[in-house]
Amino acid sequence: MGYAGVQVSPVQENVIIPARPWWERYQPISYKFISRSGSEEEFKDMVRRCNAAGVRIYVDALLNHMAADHPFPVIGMGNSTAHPEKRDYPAVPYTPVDFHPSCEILNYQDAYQVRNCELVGLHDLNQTHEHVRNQIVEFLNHAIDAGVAGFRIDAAKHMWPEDLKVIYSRLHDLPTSHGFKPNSRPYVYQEVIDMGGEGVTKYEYNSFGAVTEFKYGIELTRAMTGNNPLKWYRNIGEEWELLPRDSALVFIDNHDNQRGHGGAGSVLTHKQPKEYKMALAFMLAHPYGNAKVMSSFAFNHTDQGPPADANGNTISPQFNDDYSCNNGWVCEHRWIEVYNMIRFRNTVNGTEISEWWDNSNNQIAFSRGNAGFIAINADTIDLKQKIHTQLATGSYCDVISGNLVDGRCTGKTVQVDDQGFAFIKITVNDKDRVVAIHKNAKL
Ligand code: LAG
Ligand code: CA
Repeated sequence: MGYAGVQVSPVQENVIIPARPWWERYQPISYKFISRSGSEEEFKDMVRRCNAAGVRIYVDALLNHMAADHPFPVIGMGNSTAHPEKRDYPAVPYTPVDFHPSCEILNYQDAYQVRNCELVGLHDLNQTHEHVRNQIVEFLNHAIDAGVAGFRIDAAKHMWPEDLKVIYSRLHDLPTSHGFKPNSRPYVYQEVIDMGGEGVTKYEYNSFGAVTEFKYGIELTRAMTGNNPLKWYRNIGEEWELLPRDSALVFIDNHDNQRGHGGAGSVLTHKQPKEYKMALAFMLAHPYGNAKVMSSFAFNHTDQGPPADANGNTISPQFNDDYSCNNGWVCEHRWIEVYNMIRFRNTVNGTEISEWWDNSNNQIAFSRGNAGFIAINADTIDLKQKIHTQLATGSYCDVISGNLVDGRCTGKTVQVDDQGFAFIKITVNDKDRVVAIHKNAKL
């Protein structure tokens, strides 16, 4: 469908927590690649197959901390053991000198606390120590050599920018044996939750890597829930105190805030599909940032782990005829409204917004050069309007409601007349409140 890559769950050996919450994977006890998703060999095999299919893999890397204290015995997915209360992780190995002295992060105004104290009791590594840097660099390079294209840096805000810079500078180039161009560098996007008003800011990190822009999903959620008119969103970006577009990694929700974790506010998720798909459509149609789509398993409570077999190993989704998932998985990325907006984004890549139209409230439309056009009705009234586009005259398949199959559209069609006008109708009762057309889905 044109997805460029996939961020996978942490690969590091994590401590097994009896109730098997999803978040056990954020408590590493070694840098071995083994988890409830599989073994190192299985991981490497997946990466190789994905690279061959043109889909890059990004690993969620835990560099800030090791596992918190747990009742004895503390055992990992690869049978490694540890004594977290003694700061002893022999499978790395780490000993007490590798950690910051214990303290709790109480005051987020204090950058020193945020970076040198413990996040929710997770023992805090001192990345200024050469031994720690070496272990981390070795782990990351191990992943790069396996064909991984980059990393989400978990809890980057809790590490010193100077230390991260040194660590990144020691990373290998991406391997040409996996199809990467010579001298390609890993894409690193750092998790920094900066909603304003704290001692650490996102601007301390974006000169040497990309940074997660948490305000983006919050702003889009406000628009699609009637809390800020969509007409304002043409220039969402730097003028909104968001990161410069080249360093911004944008998303509506992530694995934390879709279930009330992480403290980054409340956002739309797959549980409100109509509004959520509108927010995703806007994100994918708008040129700001590097966009990431969340793909989930279904859950009823915030700690619930992924669909698993009797041994606690994660089980695969199964697939329906329309590409969607079952077996406990949501697979938002397989919804037609989402995958077709990925195709839209790829089709309009390199163009800017033109022909912006709005009704002075919650109905908007814009073109992306002569490559694509989108209309969104987030209003309380129907949209029935002749709107000017930059598209060539002809009949287009609305990719939100259908696909072009054997030259025919399985959904709605939209006519662009010889003046470039299209009549757009999106009623408040429509299943999807979005219409999107592009030059690669022209009849
Ligand atoms: C992150 N970013 O900075 C991750 O995105 C987030 O998912 C991680 O927290 C966190 N930082 C540490 O990597 C997750 C859960 C926490 C969970 C933590 C460790 O959101 O709820 O904490 O992973 O597994 C859990 C308990 C805490 C407890 C802690 C230590 O919820 O109550 O203090 O474990 O045992
Ligand atoms: Ca830290």
